[in-house]
Parts: sequence; structure tokens; C-alpha cells
Amino acid sequence: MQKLIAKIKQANSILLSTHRQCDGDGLGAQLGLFHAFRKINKKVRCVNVDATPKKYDYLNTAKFIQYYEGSHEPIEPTDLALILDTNDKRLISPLYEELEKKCTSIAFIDHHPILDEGPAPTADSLIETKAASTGEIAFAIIKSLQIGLDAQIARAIYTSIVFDTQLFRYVRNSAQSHLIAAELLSYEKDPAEVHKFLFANHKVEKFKFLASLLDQMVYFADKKLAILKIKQSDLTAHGMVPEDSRDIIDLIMNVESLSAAAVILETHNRHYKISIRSKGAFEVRAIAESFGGGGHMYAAGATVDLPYEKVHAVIVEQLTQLLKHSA
Ligand SMILES: [Mn+2]
Repeated sequence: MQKLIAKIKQANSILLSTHRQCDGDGLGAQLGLFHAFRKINKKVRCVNVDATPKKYDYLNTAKFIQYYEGSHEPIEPTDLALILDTNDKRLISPLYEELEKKCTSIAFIDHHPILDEGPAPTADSLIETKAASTGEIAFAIIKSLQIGLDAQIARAIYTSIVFDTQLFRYVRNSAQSHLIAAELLSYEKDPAEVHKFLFANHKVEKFKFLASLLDQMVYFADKKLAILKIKQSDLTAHGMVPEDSRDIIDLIMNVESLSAAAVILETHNRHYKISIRSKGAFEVRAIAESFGGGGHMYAAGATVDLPYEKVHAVIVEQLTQLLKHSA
């Protein structure tokens, strides 16, 4: 931490980024640091690989974030690039390759474990797997730099925490998430509005889509495990885009009997995006890693280019084995 703080102090220009298909945590940490660094007169910019989902409009993303894909604006030479909520440079590609050319140093600020068989993060990186969200690490950085909080910083960091803990359901054996949130609430005057933007944003069509999918869930191992396949045709039939299915894995984990479950989303022909969750009896990250993906111990994912039957069979086999050995 102290090494990174020194790097930040030295840097005149800082570029902030987060992983492709950003989420509330990466975005909140990025914007929290952005607003904080502006207060200490850094030349700071946010550049992400791809667009931000609409539900985050309340963070004024269009005003503060530039997009690399589809933009013709070059990346200017920058002292320091900070990449939030991932330590896997492949999730920033092809922006990452550009940052390597233009930035003096690059550091990942993240709470995911480093992949056993992935690219190593840069030497300046700060990986804190005990943090329930990257926003909490961003908060610690802001505190270390003795930057005063304000409403914009608070809303961004609060977004990180409530998003990754799913409204404090997934805290990591620590009071830290709650304590930081309590401090932020002196500045964030309408937390219920943030909760609404993040979690109560479903259209009626989305519920019809969900209803059709819940019927297609396949339970096995005494209803302790389940797999849900989402086909392209399921999305198009309800006017949905892949982003609309991202929260489904977390919704189905509300089934009491389940220990773990997987959603296999068909992104295009023979390409699948796998999301796996466990309630904690056993870890599922290794399954994602076996497909070249990664994530947390109990929440992981991968994208694969394999026939569906193969993907399905591997996941069923691995989940069944893990469940058996967890008993
Ligand atoms: Mn995160």
C-alpha cells in the first residue's frame, strides 16, 4: 500500500480503468478515485475498454468516462495507470497494450485472487483479497492520501460496496464493509436511491424473460446443484441483450436447497459465457479456471468456445465431485 501511495503522490497524470463489461464495483472504485484525485489537482482521466451499462447513468458515467473501443482519441502519455477490480490484463485488452506503450507505470488495484495460470499482475499492484469490494481498497487509498470525502466520492464508493456485497449479503468475515459504508453515509444522503438504481431496475419484459427461464432450470444432486442454459433465442424472444442476464445467477442462488449453480449463456454460435456461484461449502473458481476464466472462490466465470454438451458435462461432473467431497 505505501509503495502505491508514493507512486500516486509522484504522478502528475493518472489514468483510471476497469475490466471489460464493467460492474458496479469496478466503476464505483474508478469514479471514487477519479473524484478524489481531482481534489488533489492530479490530471486524471477514466478510460474503459467498452461502454457502461445504462443502469449506472446515475453516476454520470457519460460525462466522466471515455471509451477506447470506437474512439479515435489517442491515449496521451501518462505517468500512472490504475486498473480497478481485476488483475488480469486480458480483461482490458486491447486498451492494455496501448497503456503499456503510453504509461510509465501500470498498477492493478483489486480483490480477486491472482490466477494460477494467468498473466501475473505488474509489480506495483495492490491485491487485497480480504476486501469484499475493490471500492473498499479505493477508500483506503483516499484515506491514506488524506483526501476529504464528498457526496460524489461517497456515492461512487458506496455503489462499489453495495454492489459487490449485494446489499451486505456477501461481506468477508469482517465489519469493514459496514464501517466504511457508515462513514460514507455522512455524505451519501440518499442510499435508498442507489439501492434502487442498482437492484430495482427491472423492466416488466425482464420479469417475463425470468419467468420463462426459471422453468428451464435443471436441478440435480438432490436439488443441491442446478444449471440454467440461456440460449440466444431466449434473449431475442424477450427483447433482451446479454447484459440483461448478468444478475440471473445471483437471483437463482436464492433457492434454499442450492449449494451451487451455473448459468451457461450462449453469446453467439458455440460461444458460451459461464457464471458459477457457490454458497460457501466448496470453492468454484477452479471450474472457471479449467475453462480459462477466473474470479473469486465462490463467484467465478469464463467464456468458452466449445460445444454446449461438452461445457454442460464438464460443469455437472466438477460440481458433483466438489459437492461430494464437501460433505
Ligand atoms: Mn469486485
